[in-house]
Amino acid sequence: MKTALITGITGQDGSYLAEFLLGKDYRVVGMVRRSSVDRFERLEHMEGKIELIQGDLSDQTSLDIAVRDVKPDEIYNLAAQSFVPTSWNQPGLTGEVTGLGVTRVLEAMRKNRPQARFYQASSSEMFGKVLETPQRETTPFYPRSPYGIAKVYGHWITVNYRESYDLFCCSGILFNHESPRRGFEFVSRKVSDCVARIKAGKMEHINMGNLDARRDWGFAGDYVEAMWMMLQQDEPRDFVVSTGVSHSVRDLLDAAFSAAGMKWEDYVRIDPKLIRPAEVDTLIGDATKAERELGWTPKVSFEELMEMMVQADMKRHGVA
Ligand code: NDP
Ligand code: GDR
Repeated sequence: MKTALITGITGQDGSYLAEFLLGKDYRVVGMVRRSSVDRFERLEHMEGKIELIQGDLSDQTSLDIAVRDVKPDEIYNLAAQSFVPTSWNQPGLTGEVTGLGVTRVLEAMRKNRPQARFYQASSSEMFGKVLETPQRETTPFYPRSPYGIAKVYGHWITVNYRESYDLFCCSGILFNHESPRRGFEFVSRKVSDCVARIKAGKMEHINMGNLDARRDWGFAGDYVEAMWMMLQQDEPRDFVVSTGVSHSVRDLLDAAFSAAGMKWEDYVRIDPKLIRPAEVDTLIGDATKAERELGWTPKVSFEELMEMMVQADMKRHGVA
């Protein structure tokens, strides 16, 4: 039985990855931050099946202890301050956790478990003000937020530990991926939840930022499979994971409101406070390498994804 250690297990991807690895008969251990309240909603259905250990990406000792005690075969570093707007208000913390935190996990592995395989959650936000379209593994980075910059650091330190110490380290450059478990501040979930609230008569309008931004949106359940596939290869390499289809935020509003039989134009207001200091205007990924070398392809389309998210939130609000 293989053992996987997942940092960020309480997040969207952590919960899907834990489920996926349990299905492959792994012993799954998740690292969680100490908190005065439990925040394990996304893990409740796996209670008794996964183990939890305390640790924080800003604390080296906690990571050393976790890796030493758990003895993982695979380490998935998903923990991060992951919300882009917060990274302008908390740039220092974002650098500490999303950037330097990666070095700390790599150091814990190098010192305590060098034979383990390591996955780093890199991001399409590293491409930022894009220098090539579509974006692939060789596209240069031009990040546009403290978050994107921290991710570039995390990406290169992962490459560097592979090259310096011959460790099995991979970076997955994942484009936006969503699900009914997505955090409420991200645009897809904000919209699906607000559509359901409007349908339930609990709110009247939704305030939005830049509707022209374009993203390559996929389903989180599909994307965690690619993470695992990367660690099953003979050689460690980096991969772009995306659908190859791009939509605007306006398209997303259209898909979500239509799924509930409504027109978005009747409910949406623009709030200038939600416009970012520097925007990533348009992203579209080329996952040819992942398809060719991992055999990975996405299964859920953008339309199916938004339908799934709206249905789940309508059920939650009692209007499905
Ligand atoms: P979430 O924001 O849902 O989850 C982030 C996780 O990180 C949570 O478990 C959170 O714990 C944990 N965390 C935050 N700070 C710390 C810390 N200091 N120490 C330990 N744990 C911490 O993110 P996602 O699941 O969506 O994303 C997973 C990873 O993939 C992130 O690194 C993200 O940046 C990256 N990524 C995500 C993409 C996406 O579209 N979802 C695309 C590309 C990359 P807590 O519950 O305690 O807050
Ligand atoms: P992103 O995701 O910044 O791409 O990062 P988010 O869903 O927050 O924004 C996508 C785009 O929508 C525009 N937008 C709004 N965004 C939010 N959150 N709220 C709004 O009201 C709104 N209106 C318009 C944004 O300006 C943006 O262009 C996500 C995160 O998961 C990162 O951690 C990850 O690395 C990247 O995806 C890939």
